[in-house]
Parts: sequence; structure tokens; C-alpha cells
Amino acid sequence: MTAHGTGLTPGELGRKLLSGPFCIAVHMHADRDALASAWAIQRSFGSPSIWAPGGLDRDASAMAAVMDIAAVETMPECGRLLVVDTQEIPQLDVSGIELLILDHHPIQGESPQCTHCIDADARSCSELALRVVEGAGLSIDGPSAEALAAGILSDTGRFRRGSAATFAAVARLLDVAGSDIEHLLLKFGQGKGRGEQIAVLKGLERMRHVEKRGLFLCSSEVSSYESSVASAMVGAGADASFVASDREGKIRVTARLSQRGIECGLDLPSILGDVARQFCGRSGGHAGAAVLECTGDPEALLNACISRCASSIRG
Ligand SMILES: [Mn+2]
Repeated sequence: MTAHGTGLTPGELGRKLLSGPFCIAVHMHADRDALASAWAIQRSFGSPSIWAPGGLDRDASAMAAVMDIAAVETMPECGRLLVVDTQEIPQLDVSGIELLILDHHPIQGESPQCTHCIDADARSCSELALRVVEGAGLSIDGPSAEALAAGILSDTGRFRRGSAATFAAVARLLDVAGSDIEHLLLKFGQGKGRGEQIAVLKGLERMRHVEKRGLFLCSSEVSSYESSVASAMVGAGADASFVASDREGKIRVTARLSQRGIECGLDLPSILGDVARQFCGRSGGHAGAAVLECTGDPEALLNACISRCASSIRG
């Protein structure tokens, strides 16, 4: 448990949330883990709305459609705001509002000056959301349990990054939902559509690799589905994969590490953080999965990522 300053445990946060109404905010282009966490807390506590600045990403949109989850893109009127799964608080303009934070991203720099529950050991925010609800003495219903289990599946890379706590949470959730993993995978459509298939195949065709002390560092460019391509590259043998896409001048680089890459001490937040500073962009994520956004030439960015990654490989 990482607790700084006014840090609370999930149970303490849950009990604090009982004291009055609050809205929930998720990060820009929210993913499944963020949306599931927000929705489960919304249902259990009766929170009026979920604010998703910039909308939901592709997977979260699909989940919202299947589960009939409503999220608004403009900030709702509220005196208290619970921000979930959102590493960069300054991306939200929330002056004059009581802020509460629930997150599993490691704190970068100073801990936030507000009430927060941040557990960087949790492999998903959905696991923390379950503990918040349980800690408040509330119950999770079947749909929330399914959504949280799907959030965990997605943030852990189908359990590859799961911990003992992950499996304990999933066991409770499947029990409540009366469901199993196979059913969840079918329900939340983990199969690739044609667009994703093409992006992955093209990404693999364009892939370049260098070898540094036995680790394979790979890069590629596609126009969409860069996280699927980055994961496919790791599946194909990359120890670090960097995939750039150009979105109307804004370049996004999605990066993934193999287990070996993580064990060898590679750390994507510090690699992408350095490149982000060099190119005046921003980055966020976890040791093994992270994203960088900035403007510039995609090839120059990929080269910078690969050379920064190579220089961090210990002899
Ligand atoms: Mn997350």
C-alpha cells in the first residue's frame, strides 16, 4: 500500500464516500478498467454521473454499449468529485471542488494535495473499486461484478500481470456474477475485428528490430490499434515494443514489455518520460505498458524510444 499525506485505505475511502453525494471522473479516452471502476462505484453508491472527458476508448465504448453504461463528456455540476484510474490530475480543471482520488498508478513527483487512495501494487483500479464498495459495507450486483472482472482482465492483459489479490478479487466477482472467464471473454468481445486484424498484420510487416544484450527492441508504425500491435509484437518475440500512430499531427506511441523485459529492469514510465521531456509531450502508464503523446516526426520519436530503451539495459 502506498499512502502519502492524506492517503486512505480503500475501506476508509468507501466510508468517506458514504457521507454525501459525489460525481465520478475517469481519465481522457477512458479504458475498460477506468469505466468499470467508475460504474461499479456509481451503482453501489448511487452516484449521479460519470464524467469521461474526451470520451471512451474503443474497448470501453464496446463495454458501455453491452452494459448500457452512460457517461457524459462535459463536467457535471457537483461539489465532490471522485477521480478514478487517472494518473495525471492536472488534465482535469476541477478548481473549487472537493477532490478524491482512487488510483493504482504510482505517484509521480509530489503526492496530490487531496484525499486519495493510491495503491500502486494493485494490478487494476477495478480491484480497488471492489474494496472501496466492500469497505463501505455496500454490495456489488451482478452487472457491476461482470464489468469489474472485465476491467481486471483488460488491465492485467488477461491475468498475465495478475497478483494473488487479483485472483482473489476475480473469484469473488465471478461468484457474485454467476459467471466464468470464458463467458466474460465472449460477452466483451475480445475477438479481433477486420480493422484490428489488418492493423496488426501491417504493424508486424513494418516491424524493425535491434538486439541489445540479448533483448529484442522493436518498433513499428500503424494508423490505429497501436496497443494491439504492440502486444502482438511482444507475442511474436519482442522484449520491448514501441508503436507509433499519427493522429492529425499528434503522435501517440504505445509501448509494451515482455516479462523478460520487465525482469531485466526496463521501465516504460521512465523511458517514455525522458522521451516526452525531449519532445515536449506527456506520458503515463505502468512498467510494462505505457503511452507517450506529443507532436513531431513518428520515426524520430520511435528512434528516440529505442535508443533510450537500449541505453537503459544494464550490462
Ligand atoms: Mn487502470
